[in-house]
Amino acid sequence: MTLPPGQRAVDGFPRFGTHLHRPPPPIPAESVIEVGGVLSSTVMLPVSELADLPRRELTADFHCVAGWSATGLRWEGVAFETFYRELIAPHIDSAVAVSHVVFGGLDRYRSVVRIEDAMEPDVLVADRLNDRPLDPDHGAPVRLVSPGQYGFVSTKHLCRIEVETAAPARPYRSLPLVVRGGLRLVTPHPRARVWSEERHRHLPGWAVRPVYRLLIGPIRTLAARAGRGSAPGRGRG
Ligand SMILES: Nc1nc2c(c(=O)[nH]1)N[C@H]1C(S)=C(S)[C@@H](COP(=O)(O)O)O[C@H]1N2
Ligand SMILES: [Mo]
Repeated sequence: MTLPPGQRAVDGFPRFGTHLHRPPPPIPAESVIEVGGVLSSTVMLPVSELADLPRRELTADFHCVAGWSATGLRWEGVAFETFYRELIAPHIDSAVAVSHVVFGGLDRYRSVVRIEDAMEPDVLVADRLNDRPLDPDHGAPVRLVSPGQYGFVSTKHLCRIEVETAAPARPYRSLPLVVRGGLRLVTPHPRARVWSEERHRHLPGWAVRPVYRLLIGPIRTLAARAGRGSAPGRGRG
């Protein structure tokens, strides 16, 4: 098994996210993805409609920019390319040149993806992981999964998609202080492709490995603290 440069495999699938200081957000009974931006009008897509689109399965590794990787995850959902073509593109004037897609979560997290990266065939709007519906830790009810990019691109609890013709000014939001501080030191790369080790906007990936690794300790502490209030027996890697 080969991992991208600078990554180490971990057992299982920890809740890697930047949100370890708080539990997953409450999930509404009827989930909807709101699509806005350059669309002629905002579109509300019930998450249940994902069942009617062509489904895609994907086994892939998942790479956190801090340097750890979860291996052999089996995702199911709809390819973002299909989702975009079927449900979003019909609402956009064909003269509009879309360049970026912003993915927002119920916890107000957001990630920014270039349209060509979002259209890669392994990018999924996923509602199942390892033969079960997505659990709250990993992004219920539905999340983005872009295995070719660092984990921070893969917005969980997806509830809003904005289609844009330029990069938005404020890319990432809702990070806890420690991670925000870390990311400021190591400004995230706009493409974040794992095989080219695009960890940082300006510096080579290998040069910032130790900085990201420094975040692992504080992240673990926050995870343990958030874990105290969670259901008994829920493991954290
Ligand atoms: N909504 C939301 N999505 C998110 C995050 C978050 O804090 N909130 N963290 C991101 C980061 S930094 C990573 S590495 C992955 C972690 O996914 P996991 O918690 O399923 O392991 O989710 C990403 N998506
Ligand atoms: Mo992450």
